[in-house]
Amino acid sequence: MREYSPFVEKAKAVLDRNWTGTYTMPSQGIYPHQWNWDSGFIAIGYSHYNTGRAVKELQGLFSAQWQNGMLPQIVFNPKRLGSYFPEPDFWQAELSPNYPRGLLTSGITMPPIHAYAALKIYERAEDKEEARGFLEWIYPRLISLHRYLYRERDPLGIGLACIRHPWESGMDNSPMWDRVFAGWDIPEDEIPTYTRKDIQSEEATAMRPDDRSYDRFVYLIEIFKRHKYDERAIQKDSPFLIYGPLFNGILSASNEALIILSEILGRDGREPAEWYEATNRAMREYLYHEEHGMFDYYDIVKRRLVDVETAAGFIPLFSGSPTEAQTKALYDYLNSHSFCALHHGSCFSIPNYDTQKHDFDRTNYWRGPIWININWLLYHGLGRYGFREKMMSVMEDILELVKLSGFHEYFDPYKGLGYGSDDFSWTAALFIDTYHDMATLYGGEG
Ligand code: 9WN
Repeated sequence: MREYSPFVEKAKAVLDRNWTGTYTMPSQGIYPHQWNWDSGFIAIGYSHYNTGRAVKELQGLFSAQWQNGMLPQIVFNPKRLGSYFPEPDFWQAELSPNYPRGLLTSGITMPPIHAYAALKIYERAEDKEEARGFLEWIYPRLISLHRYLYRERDPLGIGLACIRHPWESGMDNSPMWDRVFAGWDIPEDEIPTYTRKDIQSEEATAMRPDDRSYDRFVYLIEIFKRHKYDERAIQKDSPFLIYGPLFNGILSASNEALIILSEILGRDGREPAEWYEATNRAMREYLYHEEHGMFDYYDIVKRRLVDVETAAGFIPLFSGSPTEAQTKALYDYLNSHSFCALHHGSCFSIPNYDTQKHDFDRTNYWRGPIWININWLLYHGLGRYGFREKMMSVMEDILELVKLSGFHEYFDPYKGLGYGSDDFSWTAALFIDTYHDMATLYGGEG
């Protein structure tokens, strides 16, 4: 453990550099605004040593919550406009009657990790009275977010929340979207003119989503605008409506956190308890892919499983959702050569996509590299089901990758090289959290 301790200070320095006074940028270059699930992970890192910042991080984000409860994917910083695409002029979120007046946001959401983060902030806070005040503030907002997801994002009424854009999944260009996009015939004139800001160099171009994917990303935004962000109208018209195991696994774990928060605050926790049961049941029933032995994405428009094997398919371990038989199959697959088996020796766990697939790409964004937030979710899931050795190896790889290559956005699963943004905030924040968890396991400082 001693070898990793200097990196805790380095991680704090990364967060200091990215802290703006009101929120933490995911990274200075490409992501200067506030991102939804990034802030949740970042707050979990701060919860170990700076409750004040953790609280501000979530308060800033929730101040931009829409009137229907949706928590936007991006809250734009008016002083930093110009370097990212798409920005508010493209989203035109003000077309929606639910838009938060006076603020600039995108028109989609992201995986709701925030109730989970709020609970961690409270548990680790030294001043419990003050932290309780924060919980009183955020609790109704969290309930409103989850109510929105169940009320407006479950077109089949089965207890799952759907996403209506790949960016809502958190995994922009994952191979699953290739399957979903297949067969879409978009007339050229329905794709608006736009300029990407994320591909300044050849290296970046090779590691970021391709133009074809971006055409589809912006095409979907055109549909949202056409319907003034009305969920029902979008659901009738859009070719992209997906129930997924990453979004719903996180939603479910946050429901579980809401049950505990209800107890702490003396509120009625029946609603989150019902959500928790319903979402777990629906994931087992609708999202489990028997032949793959893992969870999958469900395409609501085509009424079928997407048929893709990404690390997202293991995330329901994080929320305690799978049955015993499903858990066994999940573990066998997770701990196979496909995702870097224990004692394999020449890879880091856990690549984002099955390494044995023809379209696995170790350097391209969500098509193969290791992402620290996904591995963090997975080691918690493995711990929850008692897979201690595997859990420890995933934790060690998180610490080792950072030690080897720094606080990058994503990592090569074979060489451990760091790619994408350097000084990436959630890598730093979750390094701190993993370090503390590891220290606790070793019985040291925690
Ligand atoms: C679009 C900020 C975000 C993360 C996502 C990651 C990437 C944005 C982009 O960066 O997405 O939301 O422009 O590629 O895929 O998970 O939240 O760090």
